[in-house]
Amino acid sequence: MNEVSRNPRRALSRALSRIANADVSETLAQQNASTPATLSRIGITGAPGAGKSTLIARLAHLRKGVDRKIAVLAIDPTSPVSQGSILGDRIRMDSIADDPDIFIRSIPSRRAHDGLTDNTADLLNAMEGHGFDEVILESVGVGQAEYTIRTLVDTVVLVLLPESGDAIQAMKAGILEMADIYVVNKADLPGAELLESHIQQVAERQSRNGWTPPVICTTRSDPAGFALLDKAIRDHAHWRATHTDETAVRRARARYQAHGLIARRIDEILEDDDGGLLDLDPRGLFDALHAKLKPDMED
Ligand SMILES: Nc1nc2c(ncn2[C@@H]2O[C@H](COP(=O)(O)OP(=O)(O)OP(=O)(O)O)[C@@H](O)[C@H]2O)c(=O)[nH]1
Ligand SMILES: [Mg+2]
Repeated sequence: MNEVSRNPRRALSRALSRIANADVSETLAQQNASTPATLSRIGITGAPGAGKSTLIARLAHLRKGVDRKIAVLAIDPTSPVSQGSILGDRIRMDSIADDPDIFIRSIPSRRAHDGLTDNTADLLNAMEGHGFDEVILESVGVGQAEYTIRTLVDTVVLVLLPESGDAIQAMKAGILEMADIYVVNKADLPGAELLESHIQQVAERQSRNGWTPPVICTTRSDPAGFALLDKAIRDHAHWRATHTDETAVRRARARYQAHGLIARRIDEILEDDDGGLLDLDPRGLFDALHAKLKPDMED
């Protein structure tokens, strides 16, 4: 018996580690083009400590069902040295950690500067073909991460906190426009109503093609808010089914992945170089990079 049939979860977990740590040539070698993309992808993003993991635990529990299996992939910005976050997420998602219908995996974000990993697209692709119906991606929203999330998932849920200045920061960065659904989380804290009405105005301005991003208040102790969020995600999936050009989505994802691979390959070439390449003029540097772009691959 091979590892996959003996313990499919452990095999998938190992595959995810391999992908997370792969260099460009390994990433290319691991591509599995034959698995069609069928999983729906929900991205939950927001500032550190916004309550994303707590919320995902509740949400995954609601969204699983008879013959409906959920995967959770948490991209964790904690230092790769301490790895403490992996344990942290296990604790916060404790209520679902041993649920046979829910698979959870935390991946440290390591090198990437945007709170994601270099291989987020590949990690998501790797979730295909394992019997899941949906993958929930948790990521800390910093800098470019929202744009990546927007490209890679079907529904973006932005988690905001009352009294944190979150909304103002998010607006400055243009992040608010990325969301399909807003959550005012920890609504038990003061300032939640004010934030809700503020975000409501933003959401109404964003209404397009019949979708106005809903604003939902959640508190970990109140199941009603999570039920509303669950419904909003379903509503968005219905809306998306008739308002999304799937070819354009697929191409945008392919473009994102190609950009990432080439940028990383350039970094690999320059890291291996003794500095000589960077002394060339731009044309010389471009030609040299072009000549070295294809990594050595084992067939
Ligand atoms: N008051 C209050 N606190 C909450 C609520 N939900 C979560 N918390 C607390 O907020 C803290 C952060 O929660 P997490 O779920 O770990 O937040 P996160 O966004 O996943 O955090 P990172 O992954 O570290 O970015 C924990 O101490 C939770 O117990 C809530 O509804 N109300
Ligand atoms: Mg978390």
